[in-house]
Amino acid sequence: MKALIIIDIQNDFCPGGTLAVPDGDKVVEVINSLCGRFDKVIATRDWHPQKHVSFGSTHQRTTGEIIKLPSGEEQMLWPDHCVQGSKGADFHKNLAIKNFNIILHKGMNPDLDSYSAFYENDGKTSTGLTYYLNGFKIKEVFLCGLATDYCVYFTALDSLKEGFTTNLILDCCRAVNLPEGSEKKALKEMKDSGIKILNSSEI
Ligand code: VGL
Ligand code: ZN
Repeated sequence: MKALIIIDIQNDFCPGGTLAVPDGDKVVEVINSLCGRFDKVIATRDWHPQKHVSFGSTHQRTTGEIIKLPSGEEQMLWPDHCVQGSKGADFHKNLAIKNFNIILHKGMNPDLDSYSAFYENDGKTSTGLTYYLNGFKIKEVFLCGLATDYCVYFTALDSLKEGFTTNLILDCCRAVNLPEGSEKKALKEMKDSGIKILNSSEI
């Protein structure tokens, strides 16, 4: 059984949004056309409370700065984005949500970020996604969405760690590239760890 996992196709990550990923909206139509080929389709939403720990404004700091959290983990700071219930947190208007079996919200803990759809950034607080996939005997996952170098990247590595054969649909992803070169680095690390990188035409 195969699942498609669609990461964070939300207004704030699309052109005009507060954390816009260049050409973030260009992946929508292709992703819509792929959904029918999978046994399960999971979509995630970045879903932060106001004053979230990942917002620069929460710490009177600016985007791109890295701070150390009380837990000792490093946190990259972002503009306010994907605030629960806001327009920016909505899915892109053309994304066909009728195809989604479940919508998984992540990043809801005010004090802890969650890039991965499997685990929060402490690396141990589960979102429950592994249980869902195992419950339906999913063995292979295909990942797409935003952003290649953050949420897609961390989801891909955790997917592999959880034992799923993991594919990344490259033409259905876009990167923030902050800092410069982070897309390249993420792609190399994914490839080196055994994630298959392919294009939608190969599915
Ligand atoms: C993301 C930065 C902050 C992502 C989410 O979806 O890749 N990036 N929050
Ligand atoms: Zn976020």
